[in-house]
Amino acid sequence: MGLFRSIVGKIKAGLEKTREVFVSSLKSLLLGRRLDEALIAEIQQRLLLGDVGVKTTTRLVGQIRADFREGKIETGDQVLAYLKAELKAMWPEQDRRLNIPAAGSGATSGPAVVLVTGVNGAGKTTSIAKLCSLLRGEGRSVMLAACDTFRAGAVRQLEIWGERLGVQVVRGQQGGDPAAVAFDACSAAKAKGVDVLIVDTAGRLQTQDPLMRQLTKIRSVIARQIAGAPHETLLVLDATLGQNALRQAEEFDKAMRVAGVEGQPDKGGLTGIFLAKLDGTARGGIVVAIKDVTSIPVKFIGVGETPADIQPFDPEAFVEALFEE
Ligand SMILES: Nc1nc2c(ncn2[C@@H]2O[C@H](COP(=O)(O)OP(=O)(O)OP(=O)(O)O)[C@@H](O)[C@H]2O)c(=O)[nH]1
Ligand SMILES: [Mg+2]
Repeated sequence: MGLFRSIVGKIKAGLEKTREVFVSSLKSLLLGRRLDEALIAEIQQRLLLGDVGVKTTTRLVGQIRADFREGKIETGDQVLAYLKAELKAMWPEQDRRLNIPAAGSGATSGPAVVLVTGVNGAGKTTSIAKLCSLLRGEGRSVMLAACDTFRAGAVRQLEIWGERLGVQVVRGQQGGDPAAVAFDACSAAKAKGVDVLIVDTAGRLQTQDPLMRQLTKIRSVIARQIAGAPHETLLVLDATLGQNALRQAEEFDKAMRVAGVEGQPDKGGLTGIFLAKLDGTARGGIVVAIKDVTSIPVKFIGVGETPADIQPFDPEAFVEALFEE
């Protein structure tokens, strides 16, 4: 329980803006009030403004209205308790950990590979530093691959993180083929026997076909080098984009699937979402909306700019952190 409280505490700090704007306004709307139809309409508005998404909002409000008409709920306080319980129940028991062998398990299948994708400036490189720090804290050895050969300064940015975190960064030529860097990185990771190789990629829009194909080429190279790799393909989403982030999740997943893995067109979609910059937005409800429209699990949330500002996504802790005083 101590650990749970400390996790809730950290998420709370990261969700400050969402708590201040979205949850506080819901609370002040509801606490001490008797429920009526006008109040229910207000609740609907607030949920939509909080980026909870149309589907979930419609379901929640529909249930509140039905319960109100049947006399099952009468007060705003009951609505709050209902919302909290319903939100917590939205995520099924699911393994949200990275699909990589447990630290010290002595797995000999080679390094686990985490391929990190997303649009420009989403927070990919910073999130990689966070993941690296988290995995090292669990006793795993990590190597980074600088496959963003496109943006000037991108390799250096990753190298600086590598130096700070004390991990090797495999790099290639600026402007060179990122798939070649991925190839070299896989070789180096195997030779060194590291546990996890994290691959940074250049930002790209899901609509830029050649760049999406480049991504699938990187993935194919990795798959040929290491059996079962990439073990994870993460999409980093910028939470401050609200509903636009949703569209990216859907379209990135689709683009990756369509491009597919050789002979397996449906394989190769995203395995998880790293939701970055939650600290910078009042739109924390986006986590609910993501659940609404995609089956891709949010595995991590980013709540600041330092390597320590990462939390595995835990629905229970997340909802507690949102609503707790
Ligand atoms: N507040 C906050 N800022 C973040 C978070 N994650 C990333 N950032 C900031 O977002 C900016 C962009 O981060 P990068 O990691 O460079 O993003 P990127 O996706 O690698 O960008 P490109 O390589 O240019 O596509 C930086 O200023 C980061 O410090 C977060 O969780 N919270
Ligand atoms: Mg980057």
